[in-house]
Amino acid sequence: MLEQLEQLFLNFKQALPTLGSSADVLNLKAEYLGKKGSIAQVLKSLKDASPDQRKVLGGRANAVKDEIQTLIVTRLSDLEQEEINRKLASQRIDITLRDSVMAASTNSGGVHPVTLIWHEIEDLFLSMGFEILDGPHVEDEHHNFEALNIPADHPARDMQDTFWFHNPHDQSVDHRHLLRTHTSTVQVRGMSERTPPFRFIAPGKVFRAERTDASHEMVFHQVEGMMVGKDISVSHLIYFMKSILKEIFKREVTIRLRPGFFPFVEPGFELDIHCLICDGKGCSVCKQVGWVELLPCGMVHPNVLTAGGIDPNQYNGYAFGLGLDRLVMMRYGIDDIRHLHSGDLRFVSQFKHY
Ligand code: FA5
Repeated sequence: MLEQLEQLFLNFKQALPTLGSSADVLNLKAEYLGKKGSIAQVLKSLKDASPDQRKVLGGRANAVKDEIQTLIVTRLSDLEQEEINRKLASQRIDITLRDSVMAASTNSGGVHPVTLIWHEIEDLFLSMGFEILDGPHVEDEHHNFEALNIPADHPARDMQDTFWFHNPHDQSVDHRHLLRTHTSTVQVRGMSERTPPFRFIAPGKVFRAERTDASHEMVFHQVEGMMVGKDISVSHLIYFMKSILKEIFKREVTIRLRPGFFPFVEPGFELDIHCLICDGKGCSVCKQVGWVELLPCGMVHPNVLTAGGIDPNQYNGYAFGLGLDRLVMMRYGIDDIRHLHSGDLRFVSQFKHY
């Protein structure tokens, strides 16, 4: 009987290392230590043994039971450790690979070209001592028109097709609130909060109910600029406009200045850029004329200075309204403004990544 017990123990010790999972180990445990297990059978047969044999056999059987219990606990803990090691090996993260493998598998996106040039322009004007202002998209009639010398019946209101808000009570057009049609709204807001001399720009979105084509969008961007002080002249204006374009394009670009009518400036100018898409030969962006309207500007009208709380007898100034999307088109050779808002990632990802 003792031999049978030792053989059982030997069988157990040989079987245990061959088992690869905790479940198998627990099954083996039940086979040996369970109520109807092999060791229990041995202990049951003790009743037929003599008292001396029972003493020796009983002692040895209990010792084997304890040893099996210990071996099982050790094996289960080894299996658990092996599992952890396996996971660590297969899910290993090498943090030193961040700039190569990890970066290659991560889509970091691109910066929209309008944002790129917007930031460049802000840096440029900041370096020339300008402040950067913001203004609301939902505007009132006063800031969009009246304060800019465009009264209700003025034909200039038709120059910019306006998105008006409806009266929520009867859905009639509420001729007081609108989506701003130009960034010139910030002129009066900026003037009334400052005393001359000052200079600022106000970049942002503007909205017009227009038919779209290669150079017209309904939502586009302008950069308003204003400089007010004493004895400011048209030559200051032209100098600043030329310097800006030279900085943006990193070279001289061909421009032309012609008279332009805007009720809020006098005299007013249209500054056109030689079309860089077709090199002046004529295309859908420049409407076959070889020039693109880019940067209207002029000397601030005395009525506008007055609306901004500034005495036109003491101070004067200039203002401009740069068409940012068209500038971006010229800089990158984009032949249709509608690409800019297409939401097509293939388009945006061609530009700089952060
Ligand atoms: C204005 O909006 C004036 N507020 C600009 C101004 C400011 C003049 C200060 C004088 C002094 P205009 O409507 O021309 O002007 O628009 C200015 C520029 O915005 C245009 O030269 C053009 O570059 C751009 N632009 C106008 N309409 C669109 C459009 N639908 N889509 C894209 N760009 C446009």
